Amino acid sequence: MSRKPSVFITGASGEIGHALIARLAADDPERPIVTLDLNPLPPESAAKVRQAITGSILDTALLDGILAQYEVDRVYHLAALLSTRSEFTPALAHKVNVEGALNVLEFAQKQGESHGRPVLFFYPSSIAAFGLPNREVKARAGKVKEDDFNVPTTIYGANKLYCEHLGRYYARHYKQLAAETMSGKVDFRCIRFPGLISAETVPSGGTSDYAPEMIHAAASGQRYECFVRPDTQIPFMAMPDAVDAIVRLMTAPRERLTRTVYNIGAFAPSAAEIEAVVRSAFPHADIRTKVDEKRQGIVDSWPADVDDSAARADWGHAPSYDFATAFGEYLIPSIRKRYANR
Ligand code: AKB
Repeated sequence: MSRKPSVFITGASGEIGHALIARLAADDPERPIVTLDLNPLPPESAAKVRQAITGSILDTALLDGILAQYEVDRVYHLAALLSTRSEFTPALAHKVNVEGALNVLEFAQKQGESHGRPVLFFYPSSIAAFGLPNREVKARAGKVKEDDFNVPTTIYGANKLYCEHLGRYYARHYKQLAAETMSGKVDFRCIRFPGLISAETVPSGGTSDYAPEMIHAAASGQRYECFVRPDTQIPFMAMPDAVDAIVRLMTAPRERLTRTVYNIGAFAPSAAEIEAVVRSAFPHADIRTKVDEKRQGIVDSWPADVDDSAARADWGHAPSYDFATAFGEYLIPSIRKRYANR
């Protein structure tokens, strides 16, 4: 229990959660962090939070219990089924990704009504919210702006795009016919992430995960069959830059923000360029290309790169890792060390 202004993180045991907890705990050690995930929080993260709850965002009674125990004014809603897993279970993906998000938005709304302050709500959307019709259009489109090609081809992308609108509704139009104004309690802020690559965790079912999967396979001496063509290109980002972007957006003055949903980018290598860097670090890597046409079709619908000028102008997005330093200084040394003693 704490009536101090607290932080609530869902999906905290995931790739973003691991890095975000470390950053938030370092930035503001006095602000209690409460986490919720289906999986137990790893010990190194659990040591940094007030309470790590194992449970589901679909359990509204559990969310009401947290509402009674904590005064939350920062929500980071990270829980989701990623794109590949979602394609095998679209109904479950909808339940988790949409109904779950609705539950957490309702939680934030109730928190705001209870303590009277806006609840800053971070929502991670994705480049999967885009849907480019074919490779020619993708090549011509280059860096895609937020409001272009919003026709996703995956249930995950459709879920993410809808939740962007859901968040805007809660922030600006919630119960607009009620006698008194109910909107404005949730300060919804959203980033459409590119493919994220972490040196600290293993990939968890994303269609963009061919990049981290290739590194982990090479470092652990496993064969890797890359499921996309060598010319395949999408934007990527190192996890520390993703967390830095979250913190910059969530600490930006509200009046600086001209959008609810922001693109961010860092580097956009082809699969062949990724393979070349991995081979130079692991000369004995056994990497082959075995295109999975269906998963290739998903990646081909995602943009080659994104225009993140709005994020740079509004809240100072400035990734510190480019392709060379992300792989050479962050990913490969850490992942090599992970398998060195095995
Ligand atoms: C996925 O590949 O599903 C995610 C994403 C691009 O949002 N990493």
